[in-house]
Amino acid sequence: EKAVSVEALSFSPPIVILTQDDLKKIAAYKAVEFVESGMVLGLGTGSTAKYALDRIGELLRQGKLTNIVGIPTSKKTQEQALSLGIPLSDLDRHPTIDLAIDGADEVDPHLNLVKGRGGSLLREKMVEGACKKFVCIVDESKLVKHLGGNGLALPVEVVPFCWKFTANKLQNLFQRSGCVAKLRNDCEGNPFVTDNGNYIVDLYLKKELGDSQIASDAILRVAGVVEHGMFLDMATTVIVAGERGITIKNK
Ligand code: ABF
Repeated sequence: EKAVSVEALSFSPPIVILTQDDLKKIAAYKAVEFVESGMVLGLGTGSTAKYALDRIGELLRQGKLTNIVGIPTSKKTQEQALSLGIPLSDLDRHPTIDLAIDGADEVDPHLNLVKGRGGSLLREKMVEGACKKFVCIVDESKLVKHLGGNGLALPVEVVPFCWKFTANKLQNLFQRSGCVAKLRNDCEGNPFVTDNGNYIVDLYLKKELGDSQIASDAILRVAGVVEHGMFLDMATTVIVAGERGITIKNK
């Protein structure tokens, strides 16, 4: 067996195994490069967006970013932003936002997203719908060929009033896709309550959604539905961090 010289060993690049968390951080830090002083920012929710907020807070502390105003997409993000000293406002005072940075649960090749597994989909959709630019940050595990049918849920925010009635309506909408509608519970086994006082019904589809726009319109027509987790034609850029580096996909 050919001996490997010590010199060769000492110069072989270290093999670095990146964890999913490393990839989330890489994508988040890359997205913050799009942030400029004076911007009104949509602040996302979830473990990937958390890193983006940490980075924004760090640049503010270093004086490398100034005059930033953040519009949070959840109470949890609001708390994190406050702890980082990121000045906060809201959509009433800033109906147009320069840039939002947020995660996602699924990203298809057309940059359509499924979001909301963190339960913040309504405020996320309101904030990201008001943005000139929405940069979505994901690790490569979130990439899918089609939305839905990947064994993960499509979250739908519904009013608590007669939620079973609404859940059954939703389940019947996607009967041919073998849909099962489940009320999302919190860790104590009680119904999960969103920041807006609503419930989440998760739709588990055995097949892909097909035409997402038709599915979106059908869900929104069900009385009792507040909003759903499909973010169609909303992301302007998706930053994907993978083992082989960063990919930036633009609309
Ligand atoms: C949030 O980010 C949610 O819409 C989505 O469920 C979540 C993804 O979470 P993570 O970044 O922790 O994977 O915006």
